[in-house]
Amino acid sequence: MRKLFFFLLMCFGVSAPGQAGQTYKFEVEGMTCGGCSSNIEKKVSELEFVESVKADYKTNTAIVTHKASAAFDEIAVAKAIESAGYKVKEGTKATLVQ
Ligand SMILES: [Cu+2]
Repeated sequence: MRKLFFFLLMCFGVSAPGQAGQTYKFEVEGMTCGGCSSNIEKKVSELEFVESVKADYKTNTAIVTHKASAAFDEIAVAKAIESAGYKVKEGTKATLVQ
């Protein structure tokens, strides 16, 4: 029973602050160079719940890991990407990487 409790805690990301939560991949449109990737990384990393972000213009993706202490907000990430001047590919959702 105790084991199950801790397993559930881990699943829902309710653990010590500073730890990484789950990682999601976004399909992004409009990046053409490393500067574009940096623009997205800067904007997305400003979000309170984001632990780390890696954008790649070659694969047109942004990989976002949230903090274990906070919930992941897909819409907030999409808005941050838009505010940087790019766009999450129409009709796609963030996919869980790990
Ligand atoms: Cu660029």
